[in-house]
Amino acid sequence: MTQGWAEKLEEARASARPVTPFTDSHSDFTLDQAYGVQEEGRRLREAAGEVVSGYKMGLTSLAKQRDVGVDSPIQGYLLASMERDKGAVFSMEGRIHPRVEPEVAVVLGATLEGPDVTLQDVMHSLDRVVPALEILDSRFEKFRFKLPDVVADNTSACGYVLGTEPLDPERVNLLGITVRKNGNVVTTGAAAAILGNPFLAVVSLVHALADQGRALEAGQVVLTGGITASVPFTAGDWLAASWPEETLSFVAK
Ligand code: OOG
Ligand code: MG
Repeated sequence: MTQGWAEKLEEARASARPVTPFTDSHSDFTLDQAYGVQEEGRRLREAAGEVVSGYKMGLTSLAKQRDVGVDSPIQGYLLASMERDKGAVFSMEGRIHPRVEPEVAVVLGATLEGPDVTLQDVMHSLDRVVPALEILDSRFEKFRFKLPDVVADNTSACGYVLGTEPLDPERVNLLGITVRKNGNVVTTGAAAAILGNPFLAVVSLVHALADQGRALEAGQVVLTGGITASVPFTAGDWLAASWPEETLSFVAK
């Protein structure tokens, strides 16, 4: 049933022409099948020379679950080509309907693998915890989808920006974030919105990767999930997310 769906999504991404959600015509599309489509998409991108730089957890906060009307966490992969420098111009060329959201990014200094990895293991393996922005761009029309659709579409992954100022892992829960669009505050949040503790998202990821026979490798980036609802933007907009430590911003052009 899902034959050719990864190619269809890849074509939508490359041509910036969105498609209708698969669940519109196939209400029996399962989450398992969706991860299969995501995996096939990953193979296509790797065959085209792309390199996986890490992973992203999605829908780990209530704000995000409400944002897209979906109620359980999901995961996707990140590619090295998705990374953007902070403060850089974000090109709208080839984009469909991008949105941005503030996240906490985690990089481990040691590889973690298996279903028994604990929060303590993650805390003992931290290399870097930094503020991040994720840029989403759903390959589905009107940014509308059900859970299996968005999983197949690599959880709308499009780009990410990493901060350079380390966040104290013990204090990260308490940090407040303000998101501005063209200078106006559009949303605010706290990192505790991520499952009560963003490092729990890393634990969930390691467990999910174990199911796929994969490890979370030292040096790979993990985006732990949007803290607030995502903010749509178009050419000419200036977006900024301020943490106590650092402001991450870009201009869309
Ligand atoms: C789905 C991707 C979710 C997050 O951080 O929750 C996600 C979407 O909102 O399009 O990246
Ligand atoms: Mg996200």
